[in-house]
This record gives sequence, C-alpha cells and structure tokens, in this order.
Amino acid sequence: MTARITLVQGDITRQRADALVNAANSSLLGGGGVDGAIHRRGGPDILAECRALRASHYGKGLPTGQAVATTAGRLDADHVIHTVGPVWSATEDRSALLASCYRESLRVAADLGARTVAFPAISTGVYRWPLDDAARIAVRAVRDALAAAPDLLAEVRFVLFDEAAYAAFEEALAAQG
Ligand code: AR6
Repeated sequence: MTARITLVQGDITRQRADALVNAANSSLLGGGGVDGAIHRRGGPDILAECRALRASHYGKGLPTGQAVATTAGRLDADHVIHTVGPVWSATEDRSALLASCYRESLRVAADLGARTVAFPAISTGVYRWPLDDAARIAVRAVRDALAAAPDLLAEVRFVLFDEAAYAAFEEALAAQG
C-alpha cells in the first residue's frame, strides 16, 4: 500500500515519528528556525553526532540537496535526518536541489527502516523560498518518491509552522490529486 501523505500545523519538535527531518545548513552545527528548535529540544547528543560527521565523512560540510541521519536525542523519534535546502534565488532555478532534499531524506529514512517521516517546509524560512512554490515542489518530490517505492514507508507528514504554510501545502496536495 502506498504511504499516506498527511499535513499537520505545529512545531516539528513536538511530533512523534520514526524520523524527523531538520532543515539544516551545510555546517551541520546548528542555526535558527527548525534547526535551532531541534537542537534545543533534542539536546547535545545530536550536535555531538553532527560534529563527528564533520570530522569524518563531511569534512567540507553536507552539500545542498543531500541528507544524513543522526540520533534524535531527547526528541520523540528514532532519528533526525539533516538535509540542506537551497537558498532561494530569483535568477537561478534551484528547484531540483529542493526536490532532492525530500528525495534524499526519504532514501535515508528507508535505509534506516523508518516507516513514518515528518518534514518541515524546507527552505521557506531563513532561505526565503516562496511558500506556494516550495509546497508544490515538496509534494511532487514526495509523491514521486513514494510512487517509485510504494511499500517502503507508511506515512510522510508535513509539519507546517503557521496557517499560511499549512494552506500552501493543502493547496499543493489538492492540485496534485
Ligand atoms: N517546526 C516546524 N516548522 C518550523 C519550526 C518548527 N519548530 N520553526 C520554523 N519552522 P527554517 P530554511 C518553519 O528557517 O528556510 C537555519 O538557521 C518556518 O516557518 O527553519 O531551510 C539553518 O541552520 C519555515 O516555514 O529553514 C539554516 O541556516 C520552515 O520551517 C537555515 O535556517 C523552514 O524555515 C535553513 O533555512
């Protein structure tokens, strides 16, 4: 059975899921927005693993569009999957990188055996991606990934911080059937 796509308005750090996705930056060492909230609420074990990743596989940081997992620390999840969204650009189409964040995060989740995955609206905060466009890209990328591997996951949940973000994702879901 194909996984369900669900929408929730709220704080992603309050969600229960096998994997929570973090809208990180390539340093993996924390920041504001979702990233700040995840490290604050998840505790120091997450940052310790991020530092270890920087000291091993990701000496130059995690490239935009890729994803990597750590412990979820004190969060109600088994894993945090860190992904780096593109900064929005008016002159360059970076949509493929944004889609890649969703696809790669789901790939990492499936490799870990996670069945439920919660995403924030990647790149729509500090990285300034317009919500409607980001929502369309996110829904399409998740739909495509689920269609390619229908049995891998049970639920993909978008956790939208405010009403405007929720409405944008609701609209994108409706428009894409
Ligand atoms: N739960 C769910 N959504 C949230 C939360 C939360 N606790 N907090 C904010 N949002 P952002 P980005 C929404 O800025 O644009 C960081 O400094 C927010 O309203 O977290 O990918 C990183 O370290 C927005 O809709 O991520 C990077 O440097 C969405 O989540 C940079 O920001 C994403 O906003 C990444 O920027």
